[in-house]
Amino acid sequence: MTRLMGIVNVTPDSFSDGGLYLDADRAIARGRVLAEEGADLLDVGGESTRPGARAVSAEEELRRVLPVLEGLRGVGVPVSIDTSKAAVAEAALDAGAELVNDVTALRADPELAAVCAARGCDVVLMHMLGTPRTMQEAPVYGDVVEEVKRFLAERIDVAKRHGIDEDRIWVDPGIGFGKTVDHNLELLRRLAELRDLGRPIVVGTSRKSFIGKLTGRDADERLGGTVASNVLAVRAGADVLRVHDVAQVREAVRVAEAILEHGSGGREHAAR
Ligand code: HH2
Repeated sequence: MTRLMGIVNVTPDSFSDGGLYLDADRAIARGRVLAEEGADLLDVGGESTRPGARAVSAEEELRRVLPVLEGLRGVGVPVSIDTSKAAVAEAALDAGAELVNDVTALRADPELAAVCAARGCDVVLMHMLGTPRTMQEAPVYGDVVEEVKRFLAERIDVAKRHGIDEDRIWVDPGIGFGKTVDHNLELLRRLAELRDLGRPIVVGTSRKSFIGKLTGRDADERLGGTVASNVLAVRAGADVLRVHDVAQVREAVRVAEAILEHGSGGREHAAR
């Protein structure tokens, strides 16, 4: 069954819920609710990666996420730390996180690969063109799916060279990270091609701006588009869906999987 990664943003400036859970107690409560709603994992982040976002220091990131990670000990599902910094990852792993989700695929901090290798944790490697400050400035690709796939294959090799066990690596096409609406649609339409990489696929479409551009809806009104994109990601073989609205996506995935396991599409679904 497709797993859901519930998003716990401890930031003042995340694009859809910035400031809502900046207070540790509220973020912890949010994480518990998401776990009750059926999240299989929780992704705790202290730095926004929305387009144009400014980097924050490791100290500030730790000040935001550590109390939340401590408070989520015993929540009953594994917790991941959404960070690109080795110092943050290390402290987060000490505080109970079991997975590192790095939107830079181990490029931003040369020490992060060694931390992940030494700790033997799972690692998400995500594709991004440029940096959050610059990534939406007219991104250009030849074949976006081929380029994302080649990038992820290279990053898997780099991770392995640093001693990270291949079995620990998950990959993510980075929806919205240096992509136009067309690039996002093409990646989602051909998501199944990433299965050639042989690693679990994580997909994050939740409330993202391509949905807003297609529907005209603000970030907190993009549930319909979020559900549609996640259901199709399931059909293409996504293993983990990173979402804000766990209860609703859980229901949608349950129905989608029931249909896929009944009909002709079930063969492709069951084959993975
Ligand atoms: N998207 C965001 C952040 N982290 N990690 C992975 N692996 N995949 C994603 O698609 C992804 C991610 C952006 O979403 P969000 O956390 O809601 O916003 P912000 O970065 O503004 O905090």
